[in-house]
Amino acid sequence: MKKIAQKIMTLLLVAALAASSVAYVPAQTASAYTVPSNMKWWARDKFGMFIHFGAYSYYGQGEWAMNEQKISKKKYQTEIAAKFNPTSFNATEIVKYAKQAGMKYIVITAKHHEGFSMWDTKVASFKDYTGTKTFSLQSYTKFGATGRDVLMELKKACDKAGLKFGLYYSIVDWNHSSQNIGGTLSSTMTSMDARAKYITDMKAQLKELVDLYDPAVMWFDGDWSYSAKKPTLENWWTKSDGVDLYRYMKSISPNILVNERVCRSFGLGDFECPERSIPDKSAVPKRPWETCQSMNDAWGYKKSLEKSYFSTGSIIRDLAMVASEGGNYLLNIGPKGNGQMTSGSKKILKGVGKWMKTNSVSIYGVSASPFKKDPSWGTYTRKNKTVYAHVYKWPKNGKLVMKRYKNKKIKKITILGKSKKLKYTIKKNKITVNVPKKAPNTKDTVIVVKYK
Ligand code: FHN
Repeated sequence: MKKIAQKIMTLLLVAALAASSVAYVPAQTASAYTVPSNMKWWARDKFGMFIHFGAYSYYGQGEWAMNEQKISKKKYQTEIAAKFNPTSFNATEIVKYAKQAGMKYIVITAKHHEGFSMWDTKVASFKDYTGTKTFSLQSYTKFGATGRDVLMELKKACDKAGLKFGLYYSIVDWNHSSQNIGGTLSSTMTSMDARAKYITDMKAQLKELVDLYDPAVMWFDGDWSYSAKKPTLENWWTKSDGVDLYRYMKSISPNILVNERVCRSFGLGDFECPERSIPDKSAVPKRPWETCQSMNDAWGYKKSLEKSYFSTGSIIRDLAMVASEGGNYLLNIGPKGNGQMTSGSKKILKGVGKWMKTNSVSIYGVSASPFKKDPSWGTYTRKNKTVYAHVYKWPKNGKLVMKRYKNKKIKKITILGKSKKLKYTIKKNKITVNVPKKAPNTKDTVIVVKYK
């Protein structure tokens, strides 16, 4: 994946540069942005779960295996997808872990680049390589005999637990008859007529997904076969296709939130989605945005990475850093082929949940840090007249120096979760707080400064 992904990223950069003089002109407002009314829940909730789950989960070598290993459509379909049998998929358990971790919405892959539909699609062209069997969980695997619908199970579990339900959909489709896998952009169109028909059928699938599951979010991806001019077989996706796709989604579900990857880098969609990165404070998007990140270097389940998860502390600090810049955080799990959550992901979700139990008020519904630069020890979030100092590096001398918010008078300073008032001194726009010798939470201790 690395080579193709690098080429894709380069081309996206070129597209972004080409687009920089085009559509999206950053709002001429301050760094904060106004949140559209239909995004209020999203901007408030801040923290969601991403789930990469598909036939690739059975193979256990990541969601790009078909492309990386140049597996033919026939081999991938008959030897991998056909054997995918997620009988242990437990939506209630996944939602329980998500909710306990403090997550407020879930986005699961309905169809990833492999083109395997995770629902009982009736759109005729999404067939297997023989053109006879529908390439879906229901029709192409023995799991279909269970009569189960994993997307509906997750949707219902989310509804019951009060979490929003969203879907991921890949525009690129390595198994669809319109495309041949390969090329620098991972798939090439077989003809311009096939391209047109594929777009029509993609819209029909999206209509199915909206009608069946009423997702609050449609998270597009695989929009990188970009052409700045007319589409070609290699560069078969254009900005106007992206505009059209966004408008189509809004026409079939007016309140659905759609990410920018209908055709990225043009300011399209309702929110930007930096991947595995947190924008520098000097370059924060001037519209709603969400960083997506996984718990290790894999999105879809990779057996080889089951011992190499990121630390819970680094994930908590990323969550706080994203919130300090006014963004959302979409943290991924990659369930195993049988549908089970990995023990590594459960451990991290429990650890994040333990921190959120005390500190979630410093994340949900906060505004970005009121200060342009982060201190050396961490970052800030703010809610009205309360500033939360997220301290990653605890001062050795028991003195935490922080900035004063708008030279306001201070009501009290405490450690979040504790009532004891901390002593402090003020000198101009600096506050020096006397803190305990040891950090109450080595991952991120939150100091609360309540202003009058
Ligand atoms: O190619 C995909 C990848 O498999 C994964 O889905 C990530 C998650 O956002 N998006 C693309 C890589 O940028």
